[in-house]
Amino acid sequence: MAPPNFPQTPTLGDTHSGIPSYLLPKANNAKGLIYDGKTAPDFVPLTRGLAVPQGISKASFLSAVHHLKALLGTENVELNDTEIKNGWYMEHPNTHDMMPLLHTEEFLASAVVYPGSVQDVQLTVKWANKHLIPLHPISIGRNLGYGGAAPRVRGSVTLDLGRRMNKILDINAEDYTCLVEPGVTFYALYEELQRRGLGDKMWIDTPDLGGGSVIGNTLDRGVGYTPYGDHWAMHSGLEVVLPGPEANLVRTGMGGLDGGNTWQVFPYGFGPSSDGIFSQSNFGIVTKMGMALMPNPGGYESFMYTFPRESDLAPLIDIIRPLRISNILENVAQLRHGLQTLSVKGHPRTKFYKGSGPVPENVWRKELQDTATGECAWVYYGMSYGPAHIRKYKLDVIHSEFLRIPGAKKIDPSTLPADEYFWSRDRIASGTPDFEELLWVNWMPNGAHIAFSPVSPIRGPDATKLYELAKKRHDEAGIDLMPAFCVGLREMHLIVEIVFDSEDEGMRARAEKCLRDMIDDAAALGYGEYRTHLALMDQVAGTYNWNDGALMKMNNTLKDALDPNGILAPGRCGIWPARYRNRGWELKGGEKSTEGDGVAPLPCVTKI
Ligand code: EUG
Repeated sequence: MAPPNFPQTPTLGDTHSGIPSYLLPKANNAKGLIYDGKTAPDFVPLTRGLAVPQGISKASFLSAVHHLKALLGTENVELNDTEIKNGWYMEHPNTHDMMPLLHTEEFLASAVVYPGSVQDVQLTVKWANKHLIPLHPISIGRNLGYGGAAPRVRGSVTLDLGRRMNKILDINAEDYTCLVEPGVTFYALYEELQRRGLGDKMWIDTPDLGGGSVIGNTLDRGVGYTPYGDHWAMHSGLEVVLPGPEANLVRTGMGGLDGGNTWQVFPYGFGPSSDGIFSQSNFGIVTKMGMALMPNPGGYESFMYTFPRESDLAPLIDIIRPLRISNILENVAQLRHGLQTLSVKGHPRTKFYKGSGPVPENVWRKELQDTATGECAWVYYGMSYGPAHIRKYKLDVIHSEFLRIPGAKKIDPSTLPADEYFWSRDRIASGTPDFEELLWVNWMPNGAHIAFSPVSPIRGPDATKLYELAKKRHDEAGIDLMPAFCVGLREMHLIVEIVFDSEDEGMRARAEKCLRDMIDDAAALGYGEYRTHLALMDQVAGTYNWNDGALMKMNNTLKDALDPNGILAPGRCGIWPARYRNRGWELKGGEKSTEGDGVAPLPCVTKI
């Protein structure tokens, strides 16, 4: 093999956001495949110059940045005024979305700040209030498919919490909890448990890719694949810097007590549970979070079933529901479409099909024949936990239930080679972070992706309706449909990742139209998304409009009370501060600019 034509991926020893050494070969392999198809340059000069935020002159902005350097140290503030660095998953940019749906310079930071402490965060918030400069906090800034590190408001200053605030503050081996800072990734937490010799005693729960921040992913209500897969449900205790001019610091739940040892074990404390307003919002900057760790269940066993027809979806989902609710199916499993099983092998789609439009069914079916799953429409990846005799009971029930679908097959794991994707799911469902999932970005050159992520009950008719609307809109857009159902306890997340060529403006526009149509179609049927891309947040927030938009009215009231000057992540999750509200900043599709008609010149909290 020729030596790679790119520098080696940084490890956790080099940087807080690096790869664990055990995944270095995989990361370099993935990087090689991505660079093989890459035509986009690594660096692109800015065409619009420094993105000065609205409402402040360039000279005043530069003078404010000078002031911030004096407060935090020159080396901890960087101006973003020359070029865009594209990077890739492991060496990702912190100034924009490396998988842009719109032009990269729309959602672009003007500068990046690296606070080293809670006090630095407070100083930066006070500074932003004084100069009326929008701040966009990130933990690590990966958030792939949902906007990456990008701010919604062009010219915002990125508050990169992760680079210098990345300590694991506590791992409690009696209570099975931890307390982390924003820059701690799933990779880093896993590695630290191993380093302390606790890896056999306790597990983390990791998403498909482990490079995300534990705090960032949890605040965005991300999902993993052990029985602890609902990350938000597993957190206990936040420390938050509030965005008002005083930059007050609060601790939620039992953290409200001065001292004590209950912060990480009881999330509620006394009085209103305030944690929820800091999740998927722009109401505060989270600087610490507690999280539950899972005891090693004393054994585990992955299993994989295939189902032959697309129409098996509805009866299968109805079989899954009672098994999942009663915990016979114990983890957040994935039910993936055959085409995604093919794409995760990491080859470009042109290897299988050179035509335009979606890859025809007969083509992907034929390609699957020679793979581990064989020809099929759906693959279920699950795991059973506990000692063998306990697993046997559950696995027997699952087997007889799944085989009620004609043609259903259990694939014997002992027949699968070590590099088969099944083993990646096996590692993830047993708390070992992996890297394999990234491979399907190679489906397209300069592969980027963006997710459509509606939630529904675990019911056949719901699965069918969502699948069919996605299929119709993908066919219209000429885009391959690769759905995966992630099944929680009483609901499921349908995740449809559109893979697009980030250099192809036409395809970006088709992807955006497809997503906007699916969001509207789903809302018309009563379904909403659990999370969305920055460019789509106004639209998705607009679908949660019961009783004349009462929920957003309450969000606006909270926003104005906590952030009277509107400095924190304006527009995030569709929540706009008073300075920006009703000035055309909302994006519903087809706008010429993402910047609206400016901001109110002075702090102006309007009555709702
Ligand atoms: C995935 C899962 C998600 C998500 C984005 C991607 C997995 C892709 C359950 O949440 O939001 C295979």
